[in-house]
Amino acid sequence: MLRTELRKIYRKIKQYNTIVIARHMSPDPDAIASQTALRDAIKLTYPKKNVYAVGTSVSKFKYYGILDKIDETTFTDDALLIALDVPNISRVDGVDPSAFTEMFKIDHHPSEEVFGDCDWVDETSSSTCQMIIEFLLRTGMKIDRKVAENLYLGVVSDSDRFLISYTSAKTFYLVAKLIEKTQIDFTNLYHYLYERPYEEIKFHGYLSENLTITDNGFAYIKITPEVLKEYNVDPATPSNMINDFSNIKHVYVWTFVTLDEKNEIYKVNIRSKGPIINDTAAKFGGGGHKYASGVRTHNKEDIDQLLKALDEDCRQYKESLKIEV
Ligand SMILES: [Mn+2]
Repeated sequence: MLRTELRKIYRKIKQYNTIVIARHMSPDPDAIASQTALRDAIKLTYPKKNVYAVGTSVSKFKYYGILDKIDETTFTDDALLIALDVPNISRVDGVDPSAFTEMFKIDHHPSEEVFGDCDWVDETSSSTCQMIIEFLLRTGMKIDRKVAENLYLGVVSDSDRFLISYTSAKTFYLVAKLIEKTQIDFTNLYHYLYERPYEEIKFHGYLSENLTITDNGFAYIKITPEVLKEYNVDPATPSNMINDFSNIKHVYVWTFVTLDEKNEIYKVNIRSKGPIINDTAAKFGGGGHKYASGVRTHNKEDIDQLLKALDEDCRQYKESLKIEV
């Protein structure tokens, strides 16, 4: 028996002939891989449907598949929009949601906004790719090797190789089923996620050398456009490295602030090993998970306030540890 959410989604996919699959801006492997995997699985199962995966292409993620260019305003058919890995409509990349007859989201972030009647939000899931695996296995839709590889990499990336606490028995169960079914050679896939240009390795060293760590166990760094240029990395690079800094002893929260000069915006990545940080992030217009959040702001003053608030979160957390002892 399919659970209600899954059954509703499956029905919609069967109903529409034109389906567009979108995901969040500044995509990560989970966003892109869930998108191309779902597109390709629908196409394999229903070859006559027009299915597109849209949004800005990122050259380093081209392994996951080529994205489609569409003009949704020219659609003559009723069209369905499926948004993946994104909690709010304003962060959906590369598509005008108002051009669609219907839309819904499949997401593992805390719910911020209702997209449609068929929304499926599972905050306990490690990744959106995990949810797509669950959906495809349960509905019996077709999965080929490439779809399976993409989904595997999405789970591995978002769960930080099964390290993050959202990893569950269900994560392992679904991944095991996927591997069993498709026989993918998963140990040979990791270089797609972890191989980096030497500049990035050096930039990683720069971050390590230049973190500020407060007495309360809060680590942060402000990354200027000049530094990005010096190391020849782009403003998205720090966000891809933030999880690497999870093992600093006595640091509870760590934060990278990156000024994206081109878009005149500060991108803030926040991670935590204890304090709940998404409430603080939300006060500055951000969002995300309890222990993995982010903020984007044009306002320089906000940054210092945010850093102060996160330091305070650490102070309180540290105090609470003392009381428990
Ligand atoms: Mn995700």
